[in-house]
Amino acid sequence: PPRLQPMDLAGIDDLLTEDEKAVRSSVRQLCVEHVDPYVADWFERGQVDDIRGLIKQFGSLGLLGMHLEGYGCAGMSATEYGIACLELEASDSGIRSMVSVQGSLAMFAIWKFGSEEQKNEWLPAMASGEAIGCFGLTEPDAGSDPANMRTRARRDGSDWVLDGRKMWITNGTIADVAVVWAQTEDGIRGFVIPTATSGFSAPEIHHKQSLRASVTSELVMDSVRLPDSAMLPEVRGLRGPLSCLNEARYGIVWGALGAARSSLEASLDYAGTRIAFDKPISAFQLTQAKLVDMNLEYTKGLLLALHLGRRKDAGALRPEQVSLGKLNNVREALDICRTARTILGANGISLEYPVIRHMSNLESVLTYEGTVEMHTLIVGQAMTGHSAFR
Ligand code: TGC
Ligand code: FAD
Repeated sequence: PPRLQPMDLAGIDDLLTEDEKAVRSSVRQLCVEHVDPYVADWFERGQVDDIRGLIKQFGSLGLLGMHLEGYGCAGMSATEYGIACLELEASDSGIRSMVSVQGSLAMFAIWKFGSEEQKNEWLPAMASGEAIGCFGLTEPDAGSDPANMRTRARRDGSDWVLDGRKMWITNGTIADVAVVWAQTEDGIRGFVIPTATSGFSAPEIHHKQSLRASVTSELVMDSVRLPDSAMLPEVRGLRGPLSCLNEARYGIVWGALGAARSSLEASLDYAGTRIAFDKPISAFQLTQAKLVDMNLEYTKGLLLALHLGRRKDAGALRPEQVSLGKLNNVREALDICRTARTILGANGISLEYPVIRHMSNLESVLTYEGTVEMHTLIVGQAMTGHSAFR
């Protein structure tokens, strides 16, 4: 029989439909052309060149709001969306982040909780990449515990006036529209803010050593006056932003495996050609044990992602199940990258290879969209019935 595919020893490919495989190859092709040749340089300089052009490329392939229906969105399945996230993150977590935040957070919030007017105004432009969105939940003093947010929206006649700060917001500086969550007399509400509105600014955060090929920003709202129609009418309370997080976290369940796959491939390739003690290092038992353990975790992670994708497509995916996937797949992906780095020896610390870039990116992925600890507590509560957050 032919040799097994080293990256698909279990034959998971056989579980994918032809359409799913087509999404995989078209996203891969786009990344090979428009991202892979440049991304190490973007990471090193901390700047993505022609980021608007790149977002439009993603829009033209239908990747923005990919799994949403109507308003110019592609209406693909959740599994196809997951596969796209994996391929994007095989290039760089920052590139996947840009797409996740646009589609799963900013667009999803408007799609799910917006008025017809808000949807028509923003969704077609966001789906094509003409308009860029960001999603502001985290604040300098409230990350894991967003119920404690300080940003306030108060009524002034029929207008709203927003004051506060958001922190660590992906796409903030380049966004045309910000979905911002704020406390009101009525509980937490979402607001759709055109970023050109007076009193709104989004300075970029510098000195990051992770997710450097991604724009991360602070949002400052200083008496930002908005019409009544700027509020998302269909949701009130923390359930609003947390529902959006379910979508983005689901994408990360798949995405993190892309970074893992790229690192595993790089280390397998390297181990086959690097000679030490007169042999390729892949011929040493210790190296093989590392490669096999990495492959096992990658394979298990992929099966879990696919299972959760199938559940999501069947309308049966629970938030706790997304937490299970996010917790496991990001943690294991980071471990795979760290192990891959050791196989590359000193070359493992160089941006000439993708491994250290993926590894440092995954430090952010481990923290954002709910830290490891938060997802552990969510799964712990699902197991025991006890909430251990407070
Ligand atoms: P709790 O009392 O449990 O719940 C409050 C209300 O929310 C509802 N709810 C959910 N609804 C939908 N989906 C979920 N996953 C939900 N979890 C809870 C809940 O039913 C309740 O509704 P209601 O109607 O009864 O009021 O809330 P809590 O204050 O105890 O907090 C729970 C906790 C800690 C799990 C939550 O706050 C949490 O997940 N914290 C982590 C915050 C987080 O993940 N932030 C991410 C910010 S966005 C980001 O990182 C983008 S990076 C993206 C990129 O670049 O790719
Ligand atoms: P904290 O909440 O202060 O947590 C610090 C530590 O304490 C963590 O280890 C945490 O797990 C632990 N901890 C907290 N509470 C408990 C508890 N009850 N039990 C045990 N341990 C606990 N946010 C957005 O809203 N939009 C974005 O687009 C966005 N993009 C991001 C991009 C990047 C690159 C990064 C790094 C972050 C981004 N975030 C974004 C913010 C991210 O979601 C938060 O950083 C994250 O939710 C954690 O919040 P925090 O940093 O305030 O940490």
